Amino acid sequence: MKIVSSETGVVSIPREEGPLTGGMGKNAEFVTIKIMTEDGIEGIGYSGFASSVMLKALKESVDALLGQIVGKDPRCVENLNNWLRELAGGGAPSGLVTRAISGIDVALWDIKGKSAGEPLHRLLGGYRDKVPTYASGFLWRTYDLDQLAETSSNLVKQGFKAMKFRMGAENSAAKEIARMKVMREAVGPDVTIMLDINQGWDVNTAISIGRQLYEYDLYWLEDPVNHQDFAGLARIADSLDTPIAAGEYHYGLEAFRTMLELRSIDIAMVDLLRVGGITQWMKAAHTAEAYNVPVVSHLATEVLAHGVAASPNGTWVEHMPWTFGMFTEEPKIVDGMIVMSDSPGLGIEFDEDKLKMFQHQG
Ligand code: SMN
Ligand code: MG
Repeated sequence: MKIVSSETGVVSIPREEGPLTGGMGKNAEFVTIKIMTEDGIEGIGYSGFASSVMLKALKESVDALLGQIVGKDPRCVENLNNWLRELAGGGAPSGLVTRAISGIDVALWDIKGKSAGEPLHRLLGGYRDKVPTYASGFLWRTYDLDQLAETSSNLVKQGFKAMKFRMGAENSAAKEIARMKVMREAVGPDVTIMLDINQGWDVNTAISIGRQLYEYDLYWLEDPVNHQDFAGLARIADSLDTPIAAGEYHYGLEAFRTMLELRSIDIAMVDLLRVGGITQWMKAAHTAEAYNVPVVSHLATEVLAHGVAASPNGTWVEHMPWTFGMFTEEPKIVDGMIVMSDSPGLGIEFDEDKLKMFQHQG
């Protein structure tokens, strides 16, 4: 089987706010990827979740790399993923190169699944066909206490049994803790609550506030400090009973080995586009398994649900609706679980009308 052509586009989809992370802009922007084979199989993927100011460069990176794989066998994903990285300059996985290769990797896996007639979650491991999901597209740092209470109870009404909110921007510990109190009171004792700091604290603040959150039964504390502070994270993980989740900021596999060896994390959170696509996501998941550590997804809900479903140590899928506007269907949720489809490959299709409607101007 050979790749004969490819096609990319750029979409800009309105979304809720986001974390306070640089130039992410007001819309969710993605480079859409289609790879066509001589047998008529088409694989789809996307890159993005990058800064708006880098969007044009991201598309050019994806196009340049796609141009190199014409004539290759799309099923040799491991070979193509490695080779593209060498071609793009080699060295450690980082930045736009990795984001571009990861998006291509997803489309190649889609082809591989379609040509095998198997849904990806089964091709990658087939551990389960339903995965617990938590609502993550709301409850931002900019929400005041009333908005936190109202939105979280609405999410429960919609059927979510778990959700993530944010702290890390208040000017006192008391104000931070008030957010947690409001959340727990709004959703009741049975809803699972995750908390993301997006690197907003220092080690001592994390330990001190973390201890004061015990009474609210927090499920995990995510990225309390800078992602490079492996030893600081280990100190927090050692000091708190609440599990520490981290990993989304790291490019490539290596950081997971280091964090797991140092016991910096209790839960490995792996980002699709930073780790290096589905190929590398699965390796991070298996590395975590060897350390008896659960793995959870970061963003890319419709893609990473496959990885979590495939992995014995996969526990939660982040439900982040930013990408849903590109596809004909949203992930199906029943009783707080994403129900995996039996369709071959990713089991999703671009909605061509929506791609036109959301086409990026400029
Ligand atoms: C996050 C990161 C990037 C975009 C949206 C949200 C956040 C999360 O850190 O874990 O959901
Ligand atoms: Mg996060």
